[in-house]
Amino acid sequence: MIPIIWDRKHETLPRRELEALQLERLQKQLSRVYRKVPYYRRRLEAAGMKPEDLRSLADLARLPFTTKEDIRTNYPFGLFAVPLDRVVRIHASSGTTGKPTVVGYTKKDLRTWAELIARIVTQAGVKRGDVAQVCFSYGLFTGGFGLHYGLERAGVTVVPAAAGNTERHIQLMRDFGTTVIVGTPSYALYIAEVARGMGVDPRSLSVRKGLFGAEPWTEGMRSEIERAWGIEAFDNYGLSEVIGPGVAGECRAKAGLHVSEDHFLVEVIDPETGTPLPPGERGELVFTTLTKEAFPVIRYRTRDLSRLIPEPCPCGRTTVRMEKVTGRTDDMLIIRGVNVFPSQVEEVLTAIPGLAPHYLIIVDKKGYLDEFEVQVELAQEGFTDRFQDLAALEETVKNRLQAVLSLTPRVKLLEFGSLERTAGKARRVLDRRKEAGK
Ligand code: DLL
Repeated sequence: MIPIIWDRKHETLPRRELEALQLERLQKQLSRVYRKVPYYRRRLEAAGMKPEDLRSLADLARLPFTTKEDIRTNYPFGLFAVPLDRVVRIHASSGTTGKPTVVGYTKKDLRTWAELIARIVTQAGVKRGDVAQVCFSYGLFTGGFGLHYGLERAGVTVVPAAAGNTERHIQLMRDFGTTVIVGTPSYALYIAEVARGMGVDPRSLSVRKGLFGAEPWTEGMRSEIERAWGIEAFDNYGLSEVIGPGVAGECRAKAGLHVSEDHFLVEVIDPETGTPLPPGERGELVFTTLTKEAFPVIRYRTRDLSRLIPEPCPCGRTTVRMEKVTGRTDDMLIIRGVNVFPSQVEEVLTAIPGLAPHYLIIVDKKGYLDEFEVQVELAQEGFTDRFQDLAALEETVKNRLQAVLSLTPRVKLLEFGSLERTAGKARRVLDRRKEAGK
């Protein structure tokens, strides 16, 4: 079977042609930002670079990085490369501290964005005739509007149900015959839970696929979601600073996410030294936009950790794939000197029968010593209240975490439904050391 590809020409370009296109676009982009954005001009001058010095893609490594901090210090519109009257949409990402990062789109940027989303929609096998319920919030967050227009572009029937009002989601799914659910993976699990609470088995609905993104989720979480809904779940990745969703997405091979390389140059760098790493090595993702008009970014440091998979994909697309992002440089916890990623904890927990995929990692400091607690809910079905069973389960969780992390947490098993649910990005870590400045 020949897989359907939304933009066959650009998604299957021979590497040499793709690289030639990237170089041409990069040169154009660089001279534009040099002329239009004083901040980039200053940074390039400080690095002793002029746009015409960029002669090959390898020269990219000579350009300075852009960070979230750089965007914040130019709040709100300092990095826009067009006058505000050409900007037809603004989005922002809130972050946990300080001012939001603000991004803008021209009419052409919005058309590009919809095209890129149409690609990831199509590569998951979603098409005209499908009814997609968008469960992302619509607002400054890029998830809702981003997916919305791209799904429409692909000819899919869109139900802009938005995040929240969860019971209504079930009703809409039932009444409209929704076939595709679009949202964060954690919200998808929560919707399933609410459905069961209403006496509706999510598997009895007509949903057959899910397009999930905006937060890290492990393969264990994917299996939980697929089981709860009886669907096939696809991952897609993006970030506001680069465009929003639509930067990369899984095809049906589900072996990495195809990066739309004709629009974004991707690098992986050593997060400590900033040195570009050879293909296949794990490090921090860095993106340079090649076609964005209103808000171009040069070597934007994402803090997301991944690696590139340069081998050809069976789906026929020639674009490079990135491995599923399961962590960020800034979500690594250091507990008693040991590096711990929340995704490691999630992987362990989702592999243990009897647990629900809802957990919270709590880190605190008592005196000089870090305290490490993992709270996890018991599964909704098969709940046991026999003390011995619970004690044995707790021991298993502790031992498995110890084996993976070389650190023994205190484990607290909670009743199903105890932890907070969100319609947006789940919060998995509570680091009280940070909050108290310990
Ligand atoms: O979350 C854009 C988006 C919306 C992507 C809907 C996919 C679907 P921001 O709010 O700016 O933008 O957050 C970007 O979220 O740097 C990652 O750390 C994380 N992230 C996004 N997608 C994934 C994913 C949107 N598939 C930040 N897997 C990024 C892991 C993801 N992390």
